[in-house]
Amino acid sequence: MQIEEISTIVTCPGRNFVTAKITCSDGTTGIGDATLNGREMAVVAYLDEHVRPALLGRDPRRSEEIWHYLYRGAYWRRGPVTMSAISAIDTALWDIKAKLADLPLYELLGGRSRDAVMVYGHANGETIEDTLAEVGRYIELGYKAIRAQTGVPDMDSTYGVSGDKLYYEPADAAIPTENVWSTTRYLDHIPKLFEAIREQYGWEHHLLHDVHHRLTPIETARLGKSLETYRMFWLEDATPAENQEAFRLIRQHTTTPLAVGEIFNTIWDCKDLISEQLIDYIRASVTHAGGITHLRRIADLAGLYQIRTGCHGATDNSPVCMGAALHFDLWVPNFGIQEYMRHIPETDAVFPHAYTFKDGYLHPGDVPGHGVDIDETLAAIHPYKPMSLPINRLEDGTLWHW
Ligand code: EZ4
Ligand code: CO
Repeated sequence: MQIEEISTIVTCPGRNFVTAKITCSDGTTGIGDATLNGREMAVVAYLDEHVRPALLGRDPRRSEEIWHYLYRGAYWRRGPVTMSAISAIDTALWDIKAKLADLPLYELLGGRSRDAVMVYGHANGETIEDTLAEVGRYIELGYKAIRAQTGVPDMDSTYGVSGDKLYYEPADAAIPTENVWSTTRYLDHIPKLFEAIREQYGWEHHLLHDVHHRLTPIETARLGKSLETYRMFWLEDATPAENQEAFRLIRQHTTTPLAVGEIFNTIWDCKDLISEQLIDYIRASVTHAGGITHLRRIADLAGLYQIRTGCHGATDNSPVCMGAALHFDLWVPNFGIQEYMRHIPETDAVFPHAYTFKDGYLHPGDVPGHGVDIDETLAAIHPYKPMSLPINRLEDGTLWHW
């Protein structure tokens, strides 16, 4: 059996998605998500120009060897563009492998370790009152875990807060939108949000919060301490993690659990964070961290140190990523939680899928493969629209982390 064709499908049913599709000589097909938010066409070029010609004619069943061929064989290793391309090919090959075996993907990994996958939703509001109402909505929808974000008084924009609450989408303009940030106002405000949530809704639910890389290590330590009484499930991406050692300082000061890694590409980005037990949850995803093949390596390393998974699952991770992630989550022994931002109905229509939500849990379904397909005719009526993620500035205009 041979790889006969590799195509890239770009579609914008509400937001841009890139999908790699592999067709084998026996007619079996598999798909993988290659979406890199705001840099979509760079990955398309990588796949079309550098991956497709080298893989045509190869045996699609040798997914492990193909992974190493694309990683080592690139010479220029790692990086989000290269790794998103590798991830998409790897996911498509696992989809094919599972279809050939006529089994759901999770069976090939080792079968179910649990009945279903706990997910968390996003409650966002301009004010604490708005966010409280959104938390209430997610509780009514059955969620067991909720991420809460809120605007900060006297600031126009805060990460995670936008117009359409159920379908938050940060990539909102071709040239990056400019936001303003004040660490001082933010640090004073956030503990009040979690105090209000616990006061109104009690202690039944897991609460999460995403700082989106905006604090220094010592500021993170202060925030972590001030949230300890509200029993957070996690504090996410509090400080940039290029410097993994920075987390040593945070760890000395707070018992609030830490989650990092949605922008990580490989195990090297989190090697020290994991082996020094500086974090509690690793957020690497199928789409950006090398597909099933590499994410499994990261999770196994994390498992040695009692660190659990919490895969990134924002709307820019397509339903194809979500499907593959759910098979991974159902299997992975050290599962923690899965992020789940609902896609809009137009997106779901382009990507018919077997996964279903019930009572705060997702299940990947039991069809062969990862259970997600792409309707190419429908995809074609939503052409690519250039969109970028915002940038962030301090009040004096200094460029900051978004
Ligand atoms: O900003 O996926 O936890 N989720 C997040 C996301 C990211 C986007 C960037 O592409 O931080 O909303
Ligand atoms: Co995040």
